[in-house]
Amino acid sequence: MTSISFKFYCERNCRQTQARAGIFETPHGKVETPRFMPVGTIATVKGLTPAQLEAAQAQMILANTYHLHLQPGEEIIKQAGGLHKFMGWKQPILTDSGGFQVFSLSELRKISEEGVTFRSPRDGRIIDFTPEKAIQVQNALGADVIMAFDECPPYPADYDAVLLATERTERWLERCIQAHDRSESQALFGIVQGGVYEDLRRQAAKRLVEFDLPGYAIGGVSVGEPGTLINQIVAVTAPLLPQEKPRYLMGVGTYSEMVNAIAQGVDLFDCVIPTRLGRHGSALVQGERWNLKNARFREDFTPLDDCCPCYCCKTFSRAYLSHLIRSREMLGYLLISLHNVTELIRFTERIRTAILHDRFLAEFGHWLR
Ligand code: PRF
Ligand code: ZN
Repeated sequence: MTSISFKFYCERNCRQTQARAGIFETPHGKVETPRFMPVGTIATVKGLTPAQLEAAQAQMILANTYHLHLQPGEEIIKQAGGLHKFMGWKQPILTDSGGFQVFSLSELRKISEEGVTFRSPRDGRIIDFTPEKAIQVQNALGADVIMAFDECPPYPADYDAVLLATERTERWLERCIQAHDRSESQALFGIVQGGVYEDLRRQAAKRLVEFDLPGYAIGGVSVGEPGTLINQIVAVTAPLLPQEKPRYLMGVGTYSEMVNAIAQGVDLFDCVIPTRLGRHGSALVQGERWNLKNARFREDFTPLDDCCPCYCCKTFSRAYLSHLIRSREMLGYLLISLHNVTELIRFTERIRTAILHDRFLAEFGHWLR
């Protein structure tokens, strides 16, 4: 299953925790882990050019099968020469399967063993999504990593509902593997579901691992449950996934949850937080969220974060950013998005450096819950 195009190895294992500094090699280059991946839902990390993403040290970015299938459609992207060429990003890309987005974004959805039927929010068209379809679309898009089609139950959900979704996700994985015909150039990751139920998580992890996939994701977390519960689920699930494969925690990108997951051996993260906050004029600084509209920034001529190497922090003052946001100028939102993305990638890079120097617990232990 694992092809020569993909390799994952650990450069250093933490002595006190499960944290590791690794390298994931893909056909479009390497990803140094642990690492935060910015989200480019519709083939754009909102407001940022590929050159800016590169400067922010982004290595792998995300895109979404569900959104790209609806617009512009995978045929156009295939004609363009694939997602990398279409969007001008030369480094690794991961596409999410659409499972999660179908459930959270579309109306009139009907789930059956076959797949999901829903009404397109774009034009009202009825669309069928199945494991086979999700893989076909992802094969056409051509990302380096593609995700299995899964069912992510909401929170809270009772045990029987989660059991059904979790076992269905396992059966869908078999169909995804059957449908995948580009395993040389695209690594298919399986997704562990199981909600907040530890026995379901254990069972799902155990069964997924038997498929010997090139990587594994923990799904179904950060869907509204409290942070401590997220940490607990990750602590139960991550150690059951193979040491020698990359582990990806889907949709998580807060400082504390990332540090806790890294301590359990998770390598990859994604989250819309940095760009979403940016579009609302909120910056991630010193572990806090600052709204630049706040009066205290009006006459503050210092940089947003004087430790940050990003173009925004190197060039502009809080007072200027506050002025832009108060005036609803687009440059303000773009600059803050650039800073926020840089900040989260840099946070995971600092963790990586700490692991490499045996300083993970010393420097980041205070985040652990
Ligand atoms: N499944 C998929 N994508 C996801 C999730 C999931 O469970 C989550 C859960 N936080 C985010 N993105 N396919
Ligand atoms: Zn910055």
